[in-house]
Amino acid sequence: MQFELQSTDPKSKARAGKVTTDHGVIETPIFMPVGTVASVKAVHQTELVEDTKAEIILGNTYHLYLRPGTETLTAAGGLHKFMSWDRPILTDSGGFQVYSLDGINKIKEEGVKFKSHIDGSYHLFTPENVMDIQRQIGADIIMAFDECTPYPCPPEYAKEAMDRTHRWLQRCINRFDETEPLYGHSQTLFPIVQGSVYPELRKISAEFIAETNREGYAIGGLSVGEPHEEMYAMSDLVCDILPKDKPRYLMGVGTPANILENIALGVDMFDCVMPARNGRNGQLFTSEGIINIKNAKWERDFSPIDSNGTSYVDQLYTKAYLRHLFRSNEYLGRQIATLHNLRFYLWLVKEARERIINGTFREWKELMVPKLQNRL
Ligand code: PRF
Repeated sequence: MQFELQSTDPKSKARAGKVTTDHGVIETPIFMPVGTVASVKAVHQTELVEDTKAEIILGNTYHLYLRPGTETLTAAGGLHKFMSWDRPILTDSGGFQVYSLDGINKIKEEGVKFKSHIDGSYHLFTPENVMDIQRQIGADIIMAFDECTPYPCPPEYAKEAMDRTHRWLQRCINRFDETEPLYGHSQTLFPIVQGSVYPELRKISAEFIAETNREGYAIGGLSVGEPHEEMYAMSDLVCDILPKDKPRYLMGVGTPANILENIALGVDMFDCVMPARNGRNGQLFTSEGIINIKNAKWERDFSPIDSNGTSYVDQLYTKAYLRHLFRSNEYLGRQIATLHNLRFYLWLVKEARERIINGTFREWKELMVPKLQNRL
């Protein structure tokens, strides 16, 4: 993997860059749609490429390991082949899912014992087997096995979890460096900064992670319930420490406004279930604000779903029709809303990128952030 920093915004810390993988190029800042179980819910590959314009998607080690399992994935020739997606993929390590899905889990130095949400069976994730599993899945970018602390989190525990994450990182690196990719394309390992909302811990963690000299870095442990101002303060502090010539990925963030604010602080990559999940519940993000399509006010509104929108569904269908589909619990409603929201997120980061390059990002961001939070 290679990263080229193409442009930096003179009035903020925003950056435009280019990540090159064996499965193609990603222009940053980028948003990665989440395809937890080898499917971006309700969107098939052609739509993902041609309509949402996704450049990279995310998969989850935890889910893929439990089902279909690594034997099926290796027999298929890896996740790209299995799901017929030939663009880049990033897999998360399970270092979040084992805590957030409420299977009983036991954290030890060795690793984390967790209970499957599918059949209740017990499994152990260690830094070593999580590297092996991600080799078998075959994503272009794989994540270190970390411990994401909840919010709030006492400082003593945040330190303990951060130190453990650092020890686990060393084990991840050792295993990663002594193994080879299985499918003929290269893989790269991103370490993850932790440290909860404590500036001293975040500083230690960012410095530790920067020292490992990998090809890119992630910021974890944020957007777990802390006030947005705390998230921004941590992400600012960490971005100032991480090297300028490597991409920074903020895990699991966030709302459209969160994304623009973090781009302004120097984040390059994002993922979040929000556009797809909220879309399936009838919440649409637009450049003028947020729409709940189930509201009675749209009953006879025959205007396009999003008249400024860049997805074909935005112009093709009306608000009244989409509301009807949701009220009738039609699959098509969830599909249209998901396509709209994913396209909106991908438009947002592409627009940010163009404005970073032409020097108008900060003014645009300041205009957009309040609008993005309007309830229409
Ligand atoms: N660690 C990992 N994955 C994650 C997170 C984390 O801290 C987060 C936190 N927002 C989302 N996904 N491994």
